Amino acid sequence: MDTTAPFFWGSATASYQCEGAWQEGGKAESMWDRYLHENDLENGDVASDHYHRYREDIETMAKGGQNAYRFSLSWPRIIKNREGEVNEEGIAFYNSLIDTCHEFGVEPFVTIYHWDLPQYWEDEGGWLNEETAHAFEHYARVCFDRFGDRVRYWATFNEPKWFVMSGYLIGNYPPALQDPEKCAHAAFNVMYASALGVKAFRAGGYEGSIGIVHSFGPVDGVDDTLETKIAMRFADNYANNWILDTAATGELPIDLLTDLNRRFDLSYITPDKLQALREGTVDFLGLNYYSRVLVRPYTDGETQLVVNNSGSAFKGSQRVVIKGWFEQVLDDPNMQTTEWGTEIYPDGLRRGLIEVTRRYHLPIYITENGIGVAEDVSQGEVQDDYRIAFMKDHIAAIKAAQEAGADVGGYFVWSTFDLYSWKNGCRKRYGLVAVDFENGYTRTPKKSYRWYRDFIAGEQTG
Ligand code: BGP
Repeated sequence: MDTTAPFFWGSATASYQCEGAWQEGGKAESMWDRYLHENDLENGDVASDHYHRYREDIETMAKGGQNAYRFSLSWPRIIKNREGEVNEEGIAFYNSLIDTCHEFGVEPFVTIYHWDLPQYWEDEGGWLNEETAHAFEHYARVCFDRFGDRVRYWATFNEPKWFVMSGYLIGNYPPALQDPEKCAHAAFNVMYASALGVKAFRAGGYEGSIGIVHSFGPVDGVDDTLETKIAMRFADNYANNWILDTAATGELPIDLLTDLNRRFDLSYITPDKLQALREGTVDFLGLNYYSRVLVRPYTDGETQLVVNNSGSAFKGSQRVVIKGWFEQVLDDPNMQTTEWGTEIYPDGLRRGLIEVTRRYHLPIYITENGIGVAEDVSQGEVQDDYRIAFMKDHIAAIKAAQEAGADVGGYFVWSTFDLYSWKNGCRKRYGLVAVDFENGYTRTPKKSYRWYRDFIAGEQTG
């Protein structure tokens, strides 16, 4: 970790979820544009209109004391086609966004891929096609070349777990497949692509550091039986290890490979790719923390995502069952949950940070943490005391982990302002700043924004 860097107190967004302008500035279509349009689902065509309002948004962050902004670059905004041609308008947009960050003293934390694959690659098989990994490497290199003089913190991917598992196994994200064999293949290609990106970063001699962002779910079991212990290991492989072990140590978990190899043809995992994984390990881990994963042994039924709430909730409310491996538990009456059914469990963050430190000895940034709530933004400042309590409890968990030796260099609230929540639409709000999607996209800071500002000021003075 850069010991001269301050602790980063910031917040985060993602290109598809906030930019809008889906057909402006020479942007190509993304797989999410196509999928949501085709299925007639609420989409991010306009989202929070950040594409036109980023200056105001970054200024508001800076006035709120935040010294870092985590955002993602849109691949289809930057690369026009399969030939890899660069879209100069897209480059100009991100140049301006990055410059604006520096103008306001906000450190840009840049995620290269936050799920918006160009449709022109999806048409060629997307993450099932190894060529996509090489195309990602090209795209990453363009980003390093064009922005590397002003960006010091990079992440290759945001949350491989969610887009791979949801896209290829559970089927609720594009390309909406339910195929374990393809899921394993896509997962491998993504980790391979990440390693190629890291290698390109090192080979180019760029300044700064590069990591990967993982949706971190520390695993707990319902009891202390052997069956539960085994289910916990399967769940840990599913939820964490295939990303963290691979990115941090260059090795896929061998028991996971053993299990998959009995069932599927893994001949695409060749020695040269295994070597690339070893050469492409990361400098830091970005952990997004929403909740832990409580599991019991698998009993029966197919692999699935069980949606607990009716209505438009698809993700936060889900419980995952993986055939033969484990079942996630969400019906414990002692659990405190959000209105989308996600357990609120700050101590998982403390324990998880200690465990990740023990396993990987790498610097960590908490790259997302937040609570999604359906809020009425039409009545002035949103009084989101629940969000303040959520942040306080999770920050306290981080501090406790730091005291126990975890090297945490920053905390990013999800999200900087209200934005589009994958498949939930704009009703599920996470922002420190309210966006009135019905009335001109006006911004109004919430009470949590003021609390965070005062909290950061207190931290900085001591
Ligand atoms: C993470 C993603 C974000 C964001 C967040 C909240 O998994 O990195 O993109 O969406 O979760 O999730 P959701 O909007 O589905 O409630």
